Amino acid sequence: MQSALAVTARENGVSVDALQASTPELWIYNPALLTPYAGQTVLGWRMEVTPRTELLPVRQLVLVEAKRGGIALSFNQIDYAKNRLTYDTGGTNILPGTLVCNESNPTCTGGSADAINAHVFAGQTYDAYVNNHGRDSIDGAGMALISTVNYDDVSGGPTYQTLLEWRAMVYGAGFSSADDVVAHELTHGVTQYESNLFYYYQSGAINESFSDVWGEFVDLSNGMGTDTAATRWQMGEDLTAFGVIRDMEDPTLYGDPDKMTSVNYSFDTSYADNGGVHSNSGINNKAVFLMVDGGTFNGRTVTGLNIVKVAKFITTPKPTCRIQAQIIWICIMPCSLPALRSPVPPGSRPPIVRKCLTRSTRLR
Ligand SMILES: [Ca+2]
Ligand SMILES: [Ca+2]
Ligand SMILES: [Zn+2]
Repeated sequence: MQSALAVTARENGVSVDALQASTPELWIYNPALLTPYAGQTVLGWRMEVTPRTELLPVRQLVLVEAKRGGIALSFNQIDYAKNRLTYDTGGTNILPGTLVCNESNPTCTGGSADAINAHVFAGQTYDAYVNNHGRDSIDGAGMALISTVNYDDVSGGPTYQTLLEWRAMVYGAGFSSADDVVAHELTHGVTQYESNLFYYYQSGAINESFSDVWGEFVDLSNGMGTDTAATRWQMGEDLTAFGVIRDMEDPTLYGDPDKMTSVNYSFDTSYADNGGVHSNSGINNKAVFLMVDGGTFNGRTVTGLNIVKVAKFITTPKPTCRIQAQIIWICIMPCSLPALRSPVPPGSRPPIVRKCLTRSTRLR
């Protein structure tokens, strides 16, 4: 088993400590079965080596010879079609800017700090989706991840945007250096292609939450940026222009609700935030935090599952869920259909959502 871990670590450039191997099974293997080459038939122990806790793009099949302990077979079963193109405007507003790096330069050596970070974090986000959901890029079909950094947004100062109509990410100075922000924005792309959740009221809050969830999953797993215990579950701790903007563990720290019945629940009466999309995302954020780390909330104790397990089932809703805002929850959390039929008075808190959350996550 040690040699299986060692070869996987070496071939994928990761630490042995980050990997685990499945229980070995005996296999009889001849190279002619899978390759154009003839060779000796060997009896070997077949193992699948996967990440222990981090979201690494590794699912290595390894066959260790039973007699001599040599490696008879070793390959990563994760398919790659990663295609990143990263540009730098050099502080101008001329798009797309100068191409700084592509897939032949995976670490964007020679680029500015923002270009390096945009390139690397986009790659990590790509890996997280491939690894956990077999999803090949934003559109599920190998779409190029195009980033432009150091963009000078003349109208509103430096900013970051998902410009999907251009199929590109555009970041103001400093914004691409926050790993959670990069993964957050790219996840908006995934949501747009997968379910196209309306960016409006509760549908929009779920859209926002999925971006926070995947933004933070990538952040917590990449060993880059600020990864201290104190910043765990914070959104934007590496955003030098803004600082922290939300907290998933305790959304109330930034005035956001952590449950449907929170006094912080936003009806956004002034319509300043598309119906509270950046606020009410706190409810699902809190639920995901509890699923991952566990904890006691509202008198209920939740046992944490860790990121690796939760990342396997938390993803943006399927296209069939592109219906009304208040029934989106049924797609991500199990709850009963009859409850969905009751009409929701305009301006009121949809009871269905509360019911779904109560049943599925035991939150009140
Ligand atoms: Ca990080
Ligand atoms: Ca963070
Ligand atoms: Zn967002």
